[in-house]
Order: sequence, then structure tokens, then C-alpha cells
Amino acid sequence: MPTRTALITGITGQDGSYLAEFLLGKGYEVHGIVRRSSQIASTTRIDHLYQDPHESNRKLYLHHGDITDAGFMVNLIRDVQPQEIYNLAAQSHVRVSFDLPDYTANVTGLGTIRLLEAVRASGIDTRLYQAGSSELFGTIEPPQDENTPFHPRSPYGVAKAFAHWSTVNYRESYDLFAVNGIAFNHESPRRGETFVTRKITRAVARIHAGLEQFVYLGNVDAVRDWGYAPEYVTAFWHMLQADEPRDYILATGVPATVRDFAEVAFRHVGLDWREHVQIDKRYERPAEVPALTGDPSRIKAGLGWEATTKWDDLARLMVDADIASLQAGNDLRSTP
Ligand code: NAP
Ligand code: F7E
Repeated sequence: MPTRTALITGITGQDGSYLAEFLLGKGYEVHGIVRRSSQIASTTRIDHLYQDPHESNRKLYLHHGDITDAGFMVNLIRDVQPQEIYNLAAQSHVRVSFDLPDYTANVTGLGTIRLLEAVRASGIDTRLYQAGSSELFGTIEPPQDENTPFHPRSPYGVAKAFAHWSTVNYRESYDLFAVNGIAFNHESPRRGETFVTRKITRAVARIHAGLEQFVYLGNVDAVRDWGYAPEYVTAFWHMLQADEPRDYILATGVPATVRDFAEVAFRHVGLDWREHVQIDKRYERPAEVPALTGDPSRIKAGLGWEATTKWDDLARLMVDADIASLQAGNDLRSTP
């Protein structure tokens, strides 16, 4: 069988790194976009996959670029001719999007339409996965499924709504195989340090080691549906192998509060969360998304995909990973 070629935007992020591993394991030639930075530290999640450009038979190709540069996107897609494109690039932090609304709209919203136009301009036959988000649902009560209306509550959510409908529009207008995965929160030891799960598990590791005493959180009543990122990237792939382009909810279907997550994470090392969590209003948002719980029935029935790791096991495995990382000498500085 000829080698299949995939392009991943956001390959240096949590999901991009797991997806690259998964596709390389399937024998794909993988191309990824890496943003130019003054240091190469931004590639730490994929450093173990790096292949020297002088190696023969290499399978991983990294391209310096940016999803805000339309010319770059057209040239790259024309040159690489990927059969599958995974658009994971985003300014993905909801709280940060309130401070950087214009930038977030440009990267997370317009980035998608730049990519869709680049596909159209290059005239290639490809399939495209768009990383959608449960943030689209905002204040609509759970459980949320593919027919639930949107009410985004942040510049990030609004940008993802634009990206979602752009993807649907290009599918309907140009017969492009383009699909939205409406993913609920998914986490891992590679999760960015300022998202709440990782912030908690890093703090548990440091408090357990006697390096600090407290972690400061915002709204601990928020309900989320937390799954395990390496499982979710396999769903992205299944969606591009389907007979028909269709949007799906990706979720575990199991709710928990931030307080629940903290309680289990601290209990895992024999600590009482109430003695180590303090509330700091600076971590609250101008508009909160109070409760998200997905109904993943459609993807289970249609593609046979199911999330197996639930939030409490996830909390424990993330704590174990952060303790191991600290013991290995990594500097887990306290998270702002
Ligand atoms: P992440 O860790 O924040 O990774 C985001 C990726 O996008 C990084 O590789 C980042 O590069 C890249 N990026 C940012 N701005 C870019 C730009 N202007 N041009 C090119 N690349 C750019 O996010 P994630 O958790 O892996 O999530 C992947 C995607 O799924 C995102 O679109 C996110 O919004 C969406 N999503 C995530 C979740 C979740 O729970 N994880 C749920 C729903 C949807 P740097 O490494 O250089 O910053
Ligand atoms: O917040 C509350 C916060 O920042 C979860 C992104 O991947 O998932 C993610 O967005 C909840 C919120 O993730 C703190 O108010 C309390 O209710 O971990 P988070 P998020 O906002 O749900 C969606 C699906 C995406 O698409 C996004 O890209 O936790 N919370 N205290 C806190 N949150 C943070 N970050 N920090 C706190 O101290």
C-alpha cells in the first residue's frame, strides 16, 4: 500500500504530539507546522519523534510557518499534497482569549478559513479534520449532543463557532470532505500547565514533595467532561476514514466538578484538598461556561469509538506523571 501523507497544524501542542505518534505508528508520512520562536523549546512535546533532515526514509517533516500567513498555507499544501489534514492550531486558552480577542479570532477562527481556502486554491483531493470544541455550547444545559444549539461565552468560543460553520459551509459548497470533531475537554501529562487539571496535578506533585503549600483556583463549581487525549486523537483519525463526512461529539459522557478533580488528585497522595486549595477570583472569567457533559452516542454507534479513561483515573495518572517528572529533576515551577 502506498504511504499516506498527513499534515498536522498544531503538531507541537498536546493533541498534535499524540496524533503525530499515532499516525507515524500507522506508517504515515507526517508533516507538521512549527511556529518560529527565538528558542526551540516549543517543540519539547515532539522532540522524541524528531528525525534529522539528512536521514533517508524519514517520515516526519517539520515546516516553519504560521496559520495566520495565507501564502504560506497555500504553498505548503500545494507542495506536500496531504491526503489528510488535521487542523489543531489555535490560541486554545479560554481565559487568555478574553485578553487577546482579536488575536484569538485571527488564529482560532480565521486560521480555519485560510486553511480551507488553501485547500481549494491548491485543488488537491484531501480530507480535513477541524478541531471543534464543547465551548460552543456555553450556557446550554447538559447533556450536549450534535443537535444542541450553540451559545459561546468567550472570544475563543466565538472563534470556534466561526471555524465550525466555515467547515460545514465548505463541505456543503465545494463537496469537500471536511468534518468537525466537537471535543469536550481532554487532558494528559502533556496538557498545558495553565489548564485547570494540569495546574492541579503539578501542584499536587510539588505540595507532596514539600516545595509549596497551596494552589490558587477560580470557579471550582464548574462541571467538565474530562477524557484522555491519546484516545481522542484516534477519534480524529476515524472521522477521516469514514464513508461520509459527518460531525461528531467526542466525550466520555461523565461529569465532574473542578472540586471533584482536586479532591481525587490530592487524595491520591494522601492529602486533603481543602487544606491546600485557596480561591483566587483572578482565575474567574468574565463569562463562565458552567456545565459541559457530552453525549457521545453518535460516534459510538457510527464509528465504534469510545472514550475509556474516565476523569478520576485521569486525575491519578496525571498526578503520577507529575511526581515522576519532578523526581526526574524537571523543574515544575508553580503555575500562575
Ligand atoms: P494546545 O496544546 O494549546 O496546542 C495548540 C497548537 O496550536 C500548538 O501546537 C501551537 O503552537 C499551535 N498554534 C498556536 N497558534 C498558532 C499559529 N498562529 N500558527 C500555527 N500554529 C499555532 O491545544 P490542544 O489541547 O492540543 O488542542 C488542539 C486543538 O483542539 C486546538 O484547536 C484546541 O482549541 C482544540 N480543542 C482542545 C480541547 C482540549 O481539551 N484539549 C478541547 C476542544 C478543542 P505552539 O506550540 O508554538 O504554541
Ligand atoms: O478550565 C475552571 C474554569 O482552562 C476548566 C480548552 O482545552 O477545554 C479547555 O477549556 C474549568 C473552567 O479549560 C481555574 O473556569 C477554576 O470552568 O482547564 P480550563 P476550559 O476553559 O474548559 C475546551 C473544551 C477547549 O476547547 C479549550 O481549548 O476550570 N477553573 N480554576 C480554572 N481554570 C483554569 N485554567 N485555571 C484555574 O485556576
